[in-house]
Amino acid sequence: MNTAIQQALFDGNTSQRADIAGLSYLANFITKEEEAALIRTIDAQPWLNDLKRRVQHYGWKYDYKVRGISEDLRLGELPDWLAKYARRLHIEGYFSQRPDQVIVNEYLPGQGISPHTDCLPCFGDTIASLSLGSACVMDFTQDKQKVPQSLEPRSLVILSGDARYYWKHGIAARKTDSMDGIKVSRRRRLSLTFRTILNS
Ligand SMILES: O=C(O)CCC(=O)C(=O)O
Repeated sequence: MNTAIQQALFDGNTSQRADIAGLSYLANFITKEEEAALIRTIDAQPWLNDLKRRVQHYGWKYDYKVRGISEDLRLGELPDWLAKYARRLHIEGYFSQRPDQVIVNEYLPGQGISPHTDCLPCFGDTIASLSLGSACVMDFTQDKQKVPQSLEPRSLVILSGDARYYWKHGIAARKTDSMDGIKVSRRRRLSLTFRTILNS
């Protein structure tokens, strides 16, 4: 099966869902047109190269070395193209406060993110990640348990409660994923992770 067909199969159709308290998954949270516009806008912004993958930070810069945020890392209001989604997440009740920080991650095939829990003293009780461009599998781990959750392009995954605080989430650095038993090649994936800064 070619990559386009494989990816199309998972554009909103996968049943590989992690059954974890506090984890929600919304397929097709945005339209294909919104996805294309977001990718164009992101690609017109400067990238930071301090990690293995490229990132962009908005609202507040997260310091990966100290694993924290401080007042001097305030960058300003979210730009309009992100504020629109931050407002939507709040208005639709996914966040009790409007998110004020976003990190854009770029994953080329073969790149991932190590299992982690988002900084507890920095960020509020809800974290949401919008996927653009490619499907991938996010693994949720706790002790010896590993539970896969497929993330399709245009989907939103929301972590709160146990999923936010008691499970780690990560994406293995590999070029293909197994989804519902089918091998799916990764393409370039962008994710936009929305958070609220505590004590801001
Ligand atoms: O790429 C994603 O969907 C998740 C990103 C993430 O976990 C993070 O930035 O901490």
